[in-house]
Amino acid sequence: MDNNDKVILEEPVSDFWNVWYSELHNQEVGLSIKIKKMLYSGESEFQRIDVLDSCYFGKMLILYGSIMITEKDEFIYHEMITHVPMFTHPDVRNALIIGGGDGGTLRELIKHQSIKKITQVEIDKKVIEVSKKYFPEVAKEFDNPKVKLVYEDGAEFIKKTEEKYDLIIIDSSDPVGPAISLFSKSFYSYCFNALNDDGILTAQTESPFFNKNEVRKIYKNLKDIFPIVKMYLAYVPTYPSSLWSFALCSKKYDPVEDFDNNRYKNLNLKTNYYNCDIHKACFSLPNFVKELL
Ligand code: SPD
Repeated sequence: MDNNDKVILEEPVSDFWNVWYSELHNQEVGLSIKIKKMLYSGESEFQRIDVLDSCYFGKMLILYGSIMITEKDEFIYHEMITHVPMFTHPDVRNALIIGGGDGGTLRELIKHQSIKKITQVEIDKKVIEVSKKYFPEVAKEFDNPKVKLVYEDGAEFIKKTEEKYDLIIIDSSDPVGPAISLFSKSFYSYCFNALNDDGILTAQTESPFFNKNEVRKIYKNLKDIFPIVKMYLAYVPTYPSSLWSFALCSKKYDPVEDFDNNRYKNLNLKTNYYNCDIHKACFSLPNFVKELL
């Protein structure tokens, strides 16, 4: 056989690591990430759970086919859902996290020594177990003595809790499956009742670029319940459109007017995304987002 008989692709389409995870963001757009290894794949009572090791974003926790966290960019979401309300309210002592089974929000909350007690309500015990095993740096505060862990549907827990909280953080997955009820008006109204008179609620509220209808409905529901409702934005590379929204809902404090620069400086928090400029700037919204509200 001489060289002329050999059949070789002139432009190789594959290499050793050519395995990709793709997440569709709608029927026509998606995000693909090159994968090194599948570390875990299983099903809980509630959902499929996967952990993949990717070349660029490190390990990724994927629930029901949707990226929840990656090692490389999880800090952005967790710092923003936590520190924006924490630097709006002057003295959070008792906090409630609903969802957040990976532990990232808890890790950020624990950085604030003023907090005396954190109750975390997570429906899916398996998510916490998997996170502790594969993401020990994210899930590192579950055994902190300030933390009370409850395995229950947050929507049921909030109906019957007799405690009053200074801060409630709804660190939910997307509005599919068991998380649907965490976006409803009645759930928000139970949260309102469970807050102290100057309490604050923050929630993740999806992509204003791809989830326009959902975002409109979420904010209508929130505005029917809370006197102050402000959307803020952060850039999360592995979430649909990278532009991610959060709601700050408050009974009394305004996140921009009541932001205390000195308290922020004195605390000397170690953060990678959040800072005092971001705190103010994240409430500035593009026109196409303002129109949704
Ligand atoms: N489509 C991704 C939405 C993820 C929102 N929740 C993330 C939980 C991280 N603690």
